[in-house]
Order: sequence, then structure tokens, then C-alpha cells
Amino acid sequence: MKSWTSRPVPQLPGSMPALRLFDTAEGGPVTLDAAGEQSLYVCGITPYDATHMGHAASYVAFDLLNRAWRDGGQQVSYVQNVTDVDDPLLERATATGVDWRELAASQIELFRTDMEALNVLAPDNYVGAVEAIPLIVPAIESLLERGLAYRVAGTDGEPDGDVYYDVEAAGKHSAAARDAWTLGSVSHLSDAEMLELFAERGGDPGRAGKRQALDPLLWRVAREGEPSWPGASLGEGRPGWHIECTVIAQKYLPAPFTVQGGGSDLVFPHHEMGAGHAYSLAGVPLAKHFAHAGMVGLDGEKMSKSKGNLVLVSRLRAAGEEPAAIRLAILAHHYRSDWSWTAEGFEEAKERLRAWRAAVDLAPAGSAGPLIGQLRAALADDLDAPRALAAVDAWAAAAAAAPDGASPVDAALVRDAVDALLGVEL
Ligand code: 5CA
Ligand code: ZN
Repeated sequence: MKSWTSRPVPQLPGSMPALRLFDTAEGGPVTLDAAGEQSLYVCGITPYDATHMGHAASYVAFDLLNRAWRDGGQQVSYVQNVTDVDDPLLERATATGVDWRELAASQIELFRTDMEALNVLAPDNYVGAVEAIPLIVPAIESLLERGLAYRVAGTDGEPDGDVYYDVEAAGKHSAAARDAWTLGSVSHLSDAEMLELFAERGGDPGRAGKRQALDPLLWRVAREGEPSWPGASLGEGRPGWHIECTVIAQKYLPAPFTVQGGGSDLVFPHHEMGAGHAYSLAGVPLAKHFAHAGMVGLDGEKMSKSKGNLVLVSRLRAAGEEPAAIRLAILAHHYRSDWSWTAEGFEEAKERLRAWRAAVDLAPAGSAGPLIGQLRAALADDLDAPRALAAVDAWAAAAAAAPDGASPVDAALVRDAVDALLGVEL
């Protein structure tokens, strides 16, 4: 699928320190090795209410990681998916009387435009679930053949043949190996917590005929009125959600790749089950590290279409707001914290952008180098954007108060640094 276009990233003098990142599976910060090649998979949108501020914040968060790696001389392979067929998309299409393909296509296009406007570097491979079906089918067949998945008989009007992942068998299968996966390896949740989240986030714990309540769907056989694709021995149908990301990541990235990212609502079941699927398929972990961004609400409430309180990037842009200010409003929060979008927060971001722009041409001689050092140190410390913003604030205040003439060399360097590391053009 077509990706979007990245703006060029300026090269900076000097070097980035070793990067520390909070790893959910590890339960704490880890130092990423700087071997020269890094690989990143960030879970993409389900295209029906793009791009709300929660989406934007999660992609900006992992864009900081991408930028920090690149500044450190690392080659980054970046893959993102689009869940362009799944229950929530189909439900939205039905509810609004729009063809699901048109809904997906229009939302994906909007998302691309928003990402470009927010200066989020584009993935090298942007891959839809639908286009990945020919890869997903043999993966599910292999799990079935090896006893790690099973077919469920139809009951209560459901047809025969939906395929589920056998979480318990998969855990036993990998138990002997080093770095193996068992349920909980990524999320470390209790059974009760897992059950609750599974039901909330697309799972079907009560489906009759499943071996375990937490077994996730791999293949949903065709139903009347639902889109379906050829599934070889699986029969016509469509893929489950977790196997989609697993197979796309395994196709386009090394195994294991460096970081899988997404919002914290993806820790369980999505990244947990994906890690299991990957281990069952390839015998090696999916990712070395799992990183998660906090949830964004509006004025203290969860942002959701049903509450009618979505803040859309495109709506702000259409109202004439500058994407760089939206990006700065996001960066004022640490990526791991939960926060709320507020009008005041956005006003502060706009004021900050004005202050930085007013200061940059007054850059005192010799001031850029230390600022670059501070920005790098902040990002290397678990992508601490608020600390990076505070460093630029302090620099801007000093520049505005400096009695001596401005240094064009420093002004250019500060512009480059704020662009390369924070993705904000002054
Ligand atoms: N297509 C799947 C991932 S494979 C999906 O979760 N799509 S999504 O459109 O619902 O979300 C896309 C990304 O935005 C995910 O990483 C999700 O965790 C993140 N996200 C969704 N809502 C919020 C929110 N309110 N705050 C922060 N991040 C959010
Ligand atoms: Zn995903």
C-alpha cells in the first residue's frame, strides 16, 4: 500500500548517546544496543476515525524513537500496518451506510495527509491486512498442522470452521526454549485482568467450542454479508487481528526485530498474542522490545467516537491550525503518560512555537552545541520530550535576553536540531 512522503531530516554534528527505552515486557528501561541496524514495527490504524489525537500521539512517540536512532547513525527499517478489514471497521461502515472499502480508503488517505503534515517519518513498508491475506493463510495452516490452532464447530447460527489459536498448547510448545513465550510474557497480567481486557478489546471469551476463553481468533470463515477472501484449506474467510500484524512483521523485518510499538491499549491481547503467534511460527521472539504510549483523552475523558469527543488532526488543520503546533502540544507530554488534549494545552503549544521562532534568529554564538547535547540527552532517556522542550524554552529565553549580536551559524544549527530530533520546523 502507498505510504506517505517523509521530509528530509537534517544531519547534526556530534553524536547521540546510547538510547534507553521502557520495555513493557521487561517491566523497566533497557539500553538499546546500537549495532547499526534497527527495526521498528508500529501498529497502524483501523481506518474509521482517523486521525484522532490519540492516534497522532502514538505515531509521534515512535517517530521520536526513529529520529533518535537516525541521529545516532542507525539504519532504521520501519514497518506499519493498516487494519483495513476488521469488525470495528465493518460495524462503522454498516452504521453509517458507507461501503467499508470506501470508508477505509478515505480514512487511510486522511491519515497519510495528517502524518505528512505532522512531519512523521514514513514507514518503508506500509501494509494492509487485506493485501497480506495470501501470507496469513499459510501461517494459520501451519499452526493448525502443528496442533497450535484448532477449528471450532458452528453453534447458535455460527458456521463451522472458525480457527482459534490454542494459547495453552502454544505455551507448552515454547516452554522449553530460551526467550520462549507463554501467556503473560509481554503483559504480565493476572488471569482476571486478561479476561476483562480480552472481552473489551475484540476478543470473544464466551464463544462456544473454544478450548480456553482467552484463545484468540485466527480465521473467521465467511458469513453472509461480510467480506471474505480465499483461504485455501481454511475455506473462504478473513483473518483475525493479531495474526495480521505478526505475519506482516515477520515478512518485512528481521526476527526478532528491535521494537514493537503501539498505544498501551495494545499490550493485551494484541501484542501478547502476536508475540505468541510469532514464536509458534518461527521459533524466535517477534521483537526484542515492546514499547507503549499512554492514552490520550479529551478534557479528562476517554476520547471516542461514541462519546462524540474526538479531536481530529484534520479538523484542526482545516480550521487553519499549524501542524507544528499540534506536534508541540503532543510533545509537551511524556509518551508513556496518559494525558488529555485541552484548549489551554494547545494555546501553550502555539505560544511556545511563537517564542521559539522569535528566538531562533537571535541565537547567541556558541549556544547551539550545548542545546543539541541537552536535546539528545533528553531523548536518549526514554524519549523525554517534555525535558527536550524545556531545554529549548530555556535556550529561547536566554537568546531573547542576550545582549550581543546573533550568530547565523547557531541559528541554522538550532533549526536543524529542533527539526531533526523533535520534527518541528521553526
Ligand atoms: N489497527 C490496530 C492496531 S494493529 C489499532 O489499534 N488501530 S487503532 O486505530 O485503534 O489505533 C491505532 C493506534 O493508536 C494504536 O497504537 C492505538 O494503541 C493508538 N490509540 C488509539 N486510541 C488512542 C488513544 N486514545 N490514545 C493514545 N493512543 C491511542
Ligand atoms: Zn497491530
